[in-house]
Amino acid sequence: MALQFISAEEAASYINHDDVVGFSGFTPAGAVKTIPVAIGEKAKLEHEQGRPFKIGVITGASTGDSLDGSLARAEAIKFRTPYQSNSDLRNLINAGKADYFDSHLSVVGQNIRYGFLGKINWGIIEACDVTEQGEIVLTTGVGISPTICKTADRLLIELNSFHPGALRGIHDIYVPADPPHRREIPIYKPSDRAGSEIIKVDPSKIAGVVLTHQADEVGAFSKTNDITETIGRNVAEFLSAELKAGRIPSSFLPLQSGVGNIANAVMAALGAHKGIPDFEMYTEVIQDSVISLMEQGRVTFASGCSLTVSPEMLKQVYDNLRFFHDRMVLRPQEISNSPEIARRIGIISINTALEADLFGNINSTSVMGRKMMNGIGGSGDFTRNAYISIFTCPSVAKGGKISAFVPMVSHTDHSEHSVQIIITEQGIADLRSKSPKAKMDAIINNCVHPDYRQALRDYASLAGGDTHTPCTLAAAFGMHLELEKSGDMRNVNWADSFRK
Ligand code: 0RQ
Repeated sequence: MALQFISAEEAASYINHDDVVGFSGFTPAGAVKTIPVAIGEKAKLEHEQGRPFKIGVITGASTGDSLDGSLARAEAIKFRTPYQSNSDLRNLINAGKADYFDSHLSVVGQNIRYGFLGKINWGIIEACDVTEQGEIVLTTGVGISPTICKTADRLLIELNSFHPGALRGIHDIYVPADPPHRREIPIYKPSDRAGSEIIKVDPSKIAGVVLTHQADEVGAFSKTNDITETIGRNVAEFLSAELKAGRIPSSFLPLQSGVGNIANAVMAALGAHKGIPDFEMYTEVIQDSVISLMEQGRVTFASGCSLTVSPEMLKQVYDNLRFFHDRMVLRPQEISNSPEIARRIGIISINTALEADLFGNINSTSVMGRKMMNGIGGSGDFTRNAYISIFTCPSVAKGGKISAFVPMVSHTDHSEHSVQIIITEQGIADLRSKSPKAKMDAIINNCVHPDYRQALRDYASLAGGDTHTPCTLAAAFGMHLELEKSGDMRNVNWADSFRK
């Protein structure tokens, strides 16, 4: 069946108010770029003429500005799930103008297939190749595209010539059968393959193909600084000591590392540390630092869901694609983040916290318990199932006015039962096999910024006594309330909250 080549505007004309659209992309990698801009323009015109136009937006994770930014600025989003990180979209969500529900990334695909997200009217997918037989080769992000292609009524393809057709073979497309027919996912080490190089669809489902030539909208990382470098070194020291103590096998274990500047600094520090052997990654986002470590031979294989690298780094990869074909695989997020596989292969997970409490509960998503930052992403998929789960963060934020450590987190993403190690630039708190009181001591002595140690020690002793978990409800949010009152948690004074 001949493919219909159409313009982005024509593609957008097919999308109607109230449609639910599944988009390709996991981070800006592999996200569609021209059709969503055209949908945003259509929405603005509809609004100008007094007609409603909002769509449900389901993606793999965050996307590029052309997708989340364009649709947010046009106020064209009815609901959005899962992870997002675009500032215009974040503002829309926090202003209550777009419904947002957060979700572990590993379950998005299966939730769609189970019918939990309703009917998917359209799938809009970026490809580096598509054939008349309905064979689709994805680009730099796999995300939920295989499930979208399977479940959406119709498909629109953005054929992006920026990405070479020679990417074919880097993907491993495997969609598990759904219960009661599911079997184990046959992946026993990061380099195993279980599926196909392509997505195959009924070609009659493809309503049109839009040609484009655009790079992924991946932003540059800020340079590492003293704080992130120290956190990175602390992580490397910790893992090297675990290896020496025999608590990590001598061949080492696959690493999962989150996104962002801290994650980049951690990877660089692990690569530089003599006590860490060459290692593999079983992660979701393959960032610039991983590519450099692969070139140096420090990372011997990387399994991920997306290749989220700067345009310069992507060029480096494409110039040397044969080398990376042998050392990298991109999988659906259901597989890259699979709890079953994480537990089986024994990953070491490293993710970032916004705030932590004195018992190790972690908030990664919600500022002051009410403003959405990005979402939980894959951090829960990995943390809960890791061989060793690590959280990193600077000990303070906003020039010291906010302590990352508070008596009780204002929102919980990862509970103390899943969090084993917390690392800041101050040091390392090992929470394994510790009671709540012992966890409190480990965190205050090793991770908390010196400006806040006394205040948190005072809280601990006032709230302690004959109890299992030192906590006084009237004071548990005292530092948050102080931030609202004076703009600086350092001014906290427990006297009022503890007055009998
Ligand atoms: O804001 O730059 O305006 O000052 O939060 O903080 O320290 O730069 O760290 O960029 O790594 O982001 C948790 C959001 C951290 C991220 C989070 C402010 C701080 C700064 C960012 P400014 P940093 P990062 C796999 C893993 C969840 C998903 C995940 C994230 C900004 O890592 O989204 O782990 N994680 N995925 O100043 C108010 C506090 C604060 C605070 C920091 N307590 N209160 N603001 N900030 N602490 C990847 C995927 O799933 C795709």
